[in-house]
Amino acid sequence: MFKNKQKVVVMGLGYIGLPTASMLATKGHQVLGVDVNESAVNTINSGRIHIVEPDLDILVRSAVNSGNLNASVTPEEADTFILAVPTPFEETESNPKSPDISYVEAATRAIAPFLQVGNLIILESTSPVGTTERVAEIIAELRPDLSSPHSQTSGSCIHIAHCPERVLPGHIIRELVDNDRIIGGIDKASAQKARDLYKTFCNGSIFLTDSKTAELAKLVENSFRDVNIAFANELSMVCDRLGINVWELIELANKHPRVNILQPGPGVGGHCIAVDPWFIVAAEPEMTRLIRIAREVNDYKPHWVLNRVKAKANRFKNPVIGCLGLAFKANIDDLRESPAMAITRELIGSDVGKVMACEPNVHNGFDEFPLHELQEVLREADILLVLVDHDEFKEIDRELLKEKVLIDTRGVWR
Ligand code: SAJ
Repeated sequence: MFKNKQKVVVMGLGYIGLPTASMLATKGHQVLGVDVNESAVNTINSGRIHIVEPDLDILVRSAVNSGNLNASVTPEEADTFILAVPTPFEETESNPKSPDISYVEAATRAIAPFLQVGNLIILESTSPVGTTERVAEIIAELRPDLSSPHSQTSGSCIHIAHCPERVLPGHIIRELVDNDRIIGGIDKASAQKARDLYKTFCNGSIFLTDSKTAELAKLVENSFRDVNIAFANELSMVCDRLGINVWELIELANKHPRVNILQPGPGVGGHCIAVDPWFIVAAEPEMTRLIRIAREVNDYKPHWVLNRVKAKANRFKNPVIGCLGLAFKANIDDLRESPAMAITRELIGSDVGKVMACEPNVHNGFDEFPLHELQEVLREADILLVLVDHDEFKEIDRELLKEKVLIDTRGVWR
């Protein structure tokens, strides 16, 4: 039977785990957030946050102040366990982009001793197909006492479901509540149980399926976006050759009722879209030519941008190159897996000229290379390279750009 107010353990207090734990706590559930990072645990227990996401600070403060959210480095007994740990890829001998589910396996092992009959385990991490079943296997190995001769499919008295996260960094709190969700159970009862919990904070519709379909659905969503961005990136390179403004082209083509081309950029960053398609490729390498090529097109784009900058810089004796933006996308401060960072780093490491980087959303804690104020870069640079479509860059007075060579990878000055 579903208890309206549950004890929930959330394994992993990052961009998904922390908002989910806090949201559940503000809905009255008793939540223990668990993370291996002791300093993050202490920060959260003091009502503060260790990551940047709009409005997350308010949510966490209110969850901690309510007494319903606590953080710890070790789990304890609960009704429900949510796994929200990373699933990166690793380089193996046979595959340089092989999914690494070791964090999921480790989190499963960590909760195993605390499991009791009737508990629910929910895997939120984006996972290669079969990971939820792997969680079930580990539990069966470590806790044979929980096996049930009555359960038809899972063979266990533990319910296990996959509920892939779908929130967009920068809009996590809103999307956590509003997005529709897919829940795939290792059996029907598991999916239904997970739905009952998510219904306590999710206003979107919740669709139930099996765990493998839910796993692939999540991977497919991000691959769909990747393939479509690759199409835009390919168009941008074609247009450059043909002397056509790609943003005008896309805007016009998108006037067709069934055409919706995405935006080109300097490449695809973040920890999801550039990673998840490889999980499908790794599972079915022969069948995934399109998904693989899209990844290759998007991964090639930073090199193409670099070559363009170098070609323009060659025209100057001592060129000053202003790199505008380092984050992986607009109006955030997240530099991880950012093509803008990779391009700037490469330019600094080459002898192409003096490089001045500007990232208005990063204020401290960054020491890899010097950051400059926007006005200073606008004054000194011969070449302005827009790498991120931050609002600050859109608002630049066009008069200040008149004498500059402009390479606008995001179309902010289209
Ligand atoms: N990008 C483009 N052109 C576009 C759109 C995006 O170049 O038209 C680039 C961005 O600049 C960025 C990268 O793609 O470098 C990814 O950004 P994003 O905003 O598309 O996505 P993420 O990585 O922030 O979040 C995605 C979302 N997935 C989808 O929209 C299908 C989010 O809903 C997922 O929850 C998230 O991945 C995740 O965690 O999997």
